[in-house]
Formats: sequence, C-alpha cells, structure tokens
Amino acid sequence: MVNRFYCETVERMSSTEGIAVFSSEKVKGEVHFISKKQGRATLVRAFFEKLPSGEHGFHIHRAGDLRGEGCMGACEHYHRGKAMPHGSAPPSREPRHTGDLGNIEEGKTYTFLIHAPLKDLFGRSIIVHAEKDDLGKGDFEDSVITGHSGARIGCALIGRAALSHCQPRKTRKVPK
Ligand SMILES: [Cu+2]
Ligand SMILES: [Zn+2]
Repeated sequence: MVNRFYCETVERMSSTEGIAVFSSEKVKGEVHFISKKQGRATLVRAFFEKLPSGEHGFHIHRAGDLRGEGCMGACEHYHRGKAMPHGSAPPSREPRHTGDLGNIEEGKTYTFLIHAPLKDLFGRSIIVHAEKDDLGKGDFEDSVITGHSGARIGCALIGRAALSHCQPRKTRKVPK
C-alpha cells in the first residue's frame, strides 16, 4: 500500500516546493521554486497572465514583511556573499545580486537557476516593478542599486507549496 510518507517523498522529489502568488487586479501570476543540486541551488519559474504592458523589473527581496503601502517592508534586493552592485538575471557572470531576475513581460515563461538554497528563500518576497530594470547599466544614481526599476507594483511572499492531499482547488498552470 502506498502510504502518505511515500506520497510526500515522491511529491517533494518531483514538483514545486515553494510558491509565490500574485493576485491583484493589475498583477496576476505565479512563481514556482524547486530545490536543485542537493539543496544548494533553486530553480525559479515564473509566469504572469496579467501585467501592465512592457517590461518590468523583477527581483527577490530580502524581507517578507508586506505591511503598508508600496511593498517597502520587503527591503533591498536579496543577496548572498560579499556586497555586489545590481546586475542582470542568471546565468549572467557579471556582478549582480543573488535575487536579480532581470525583466518580465505578460504571457511569457521565465526560468532561472539561482545559487541559493530554497530554505533560505522561504519567508522572503518577490517583487514586480513599474519600470524596466536597466540591469545596472543606466546612468541613474539607483541603477547600481535597483536598476532604476521604479515603484513596487506587486509583491508576494515566498511560501511552502501545498502537497497533493491538500491542493488548493484552483491552481494556475505554469506552461512548460
Ligand atoms: Cu525589486
Ligand atoms: Zn539587484
């Protein structure tokens, strides 16, 4: 007989372990997180079915405190190791923050491998910005800090995903 422990183990090996859900009127989408390389790296897959037109800066931020207006409690970009200026998404080898994920647009699927354990991402947040991220290459004072990507128009907590026996009734599929 297949027991619950077996189901959970199989589930853990094969599917989404972490989830961030955006469900406001302007920003609707999901970001899925899967542990890789014995837990030393994390695969991040994002799909937004609704975003204002154009490109939008996209980052993992250090904190998960979503109190107040404008997602300011998310603090700065998530980073591990010695201090670096802001940069572009993986697999860029140039100086960057661990949580820098470049730009996203509505209706496209994005996949990144980031060098951080998933267990260190739980409780942090992921943010969609109003403007395009200049990837640290712009002339603005904040280009090397935030990519001059402007206001925070959507923020979501990175949480633990449901296992099959307690799946939410409606889940959006992230296209492969
Ligand atoms: Cu950001
Ligand atoms: Zn950054």
